[in-house]
Amino acid sequence: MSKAPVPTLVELLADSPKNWGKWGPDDEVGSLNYLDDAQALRGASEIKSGKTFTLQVQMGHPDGDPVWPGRTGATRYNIMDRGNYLGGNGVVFDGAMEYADDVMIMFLQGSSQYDALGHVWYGDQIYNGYPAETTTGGLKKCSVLPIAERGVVGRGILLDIARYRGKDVLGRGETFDHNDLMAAAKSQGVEIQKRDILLVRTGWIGAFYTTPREEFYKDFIEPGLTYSPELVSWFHEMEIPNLVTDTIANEVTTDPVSGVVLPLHSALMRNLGVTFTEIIALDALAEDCAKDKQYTFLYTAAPLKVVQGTGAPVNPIVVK
Ligand code: UVW
Repeated sequence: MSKAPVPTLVELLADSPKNWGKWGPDDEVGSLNYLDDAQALRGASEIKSGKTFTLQVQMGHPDGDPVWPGRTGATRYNIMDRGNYLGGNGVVFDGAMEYADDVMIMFLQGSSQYDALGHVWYGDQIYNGYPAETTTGGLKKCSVLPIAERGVVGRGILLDIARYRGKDVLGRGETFDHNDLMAAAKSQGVEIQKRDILLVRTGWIGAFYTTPREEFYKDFIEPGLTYSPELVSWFHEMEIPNLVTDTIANEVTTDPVSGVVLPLHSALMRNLGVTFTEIIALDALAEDCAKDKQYTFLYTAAPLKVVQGTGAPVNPIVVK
């Protein structure tokens, strides 16, 4: 039997909701607009003990960094250190201070990072209807810079799907949807509220560090959220500003129903302006939440201020 043809995103998302124009014709931060001062206070009101967690994966890890196939992890090398001084070519200052200096080369999406809203598009338009041509040579619209200038502060909620399913890590290509997010929340004794920042744990990035590389990348398909019109409506109605996950792409790599690759990047990010935060380390936070049963907290983050960037590294901070 021949396979059904894979629809284009224009076809698949013909009736999908959009937030274009909702925050004016010049908007470049989309659903982050939901995070007003009241949301920062709502997040702060979740602080109970002061316990703090940083959520970036290590950058330039000696065993390699988890990246989307085709990208490479960050490489860092010294350009000045004690060796230069011993070799007679160290920079000498009056007073004889010596120093070490280094350079890092990386994909801006090659570590824990915020995607810019202009990172993906279809049908010749990016978020808010700007022409796709504005991405040529650097994002003139919807780069990561406006997100970085603004910052992200609100109530975060951890949804530990792996634990909810009784697993350390979800399987390759294993899917879940908004009903599973709500069911996981219920099993944790919490409720997802409007404008919550969702932190969804699959165990996948943690497993990267203990899985042979060939096995991790073989027939690359991550577990994750899967597209349906109902899921998109739920994100829209719940006014979700930011989706944060411990996978490389925040959704199952290929939608098992339509065959489309990464449809939520378009349905949520390009159409609703939901900000995506990827490759996030959630295992330590999840372990603590399971112990103290506190799954909600203050979430704060700001990616680096990269002018015209398609994304930028970030080290989010959670305070419980
Ligand atoms: C791609 O760019 C393909 O994915 P991501 O948003 O995970 O970087």
